Amino acid sequence: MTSDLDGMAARDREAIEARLTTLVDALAGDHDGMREAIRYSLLGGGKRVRPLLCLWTHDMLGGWRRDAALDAACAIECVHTYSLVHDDLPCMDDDDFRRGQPSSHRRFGEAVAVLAGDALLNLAYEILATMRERHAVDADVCLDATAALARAAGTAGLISGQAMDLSPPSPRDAGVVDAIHLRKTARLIAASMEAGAILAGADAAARDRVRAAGVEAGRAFQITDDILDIEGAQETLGKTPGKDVHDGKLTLPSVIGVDASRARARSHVDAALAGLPAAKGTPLERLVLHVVERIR
Ligand code: GRG
Repeated sequence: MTSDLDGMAARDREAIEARLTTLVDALAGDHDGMREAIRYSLLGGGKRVRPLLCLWTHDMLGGWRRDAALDAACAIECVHTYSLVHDDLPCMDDDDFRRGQPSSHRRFGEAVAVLAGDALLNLAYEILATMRERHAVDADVCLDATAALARAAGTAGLISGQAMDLSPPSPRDAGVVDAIHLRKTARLIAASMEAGAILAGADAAARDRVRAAGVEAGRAFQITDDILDIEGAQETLGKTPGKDVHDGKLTLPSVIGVDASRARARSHVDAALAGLPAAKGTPLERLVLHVVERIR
């Protein structure tokens, strides 16, 4: 990213983290350990790509409800973080590190990690459902944002993506990889951008365009993640590199090789930007390009 954009991303990340802190601190609950586990995963690092996509899509479309968009962005980060906490569990991907620190179950035990993930998922919908009280957002807008997130997190998205990732259908080819990437990654990234469009008051056609571009960006993001597992370093990634290869995971590079995967990621980014002419010259354009340039 350019230095201007770095500065903007840093400011918005700070705003996202401050808002996440406020939302978590306001959570009801009598168990201090539980709140600590929620804070540990939610506030312990993370690039905040999805919330930035939400905010910068809102801004690109001339939205004027930035406070509400920030809440929607935080709700999305809560769902994303829950998925990471549960994904790391021994019964799933069994990962010891996440965001540069021991994964939740390594730090707090499995039961607390499961509950912390559950709490984050509930918090996400609580944030969206109560946006109307805090920001005088129309009920329809709250419902549309809630539905977009629920579709991406549910059986058409994260849940099926995870199930297919753990036990891929045959044949283990590029088509199956595409199907997994769509569900485990691309639909949540698309919903992040769509939520920004919803808060900006975009009509149905504009929302469809944003969502389609988001799927392309999300595919590029996941292919880059697959490549980084091969080429990245633990210090920058904050998680264990080489784990996909070690676990025999079905990734795009394992099927078509690293170079072809890189080309494919690039073509998804091009498709995303071709579908979003209004992004030209905006921070959103740079962020989408960054998806394939990133090293972490
Ligand atoms: C357990 C329901 C359930 C879902 C788990 C898909 C997934 C769903 C879990 C995480 C593993 C994984 C590789 C997901 C694909 C999406 C992805 C690349 C996650 C990592 O996102 P980043 O790089 O992470 O944005 P940070 O930590 O920066 O937020």
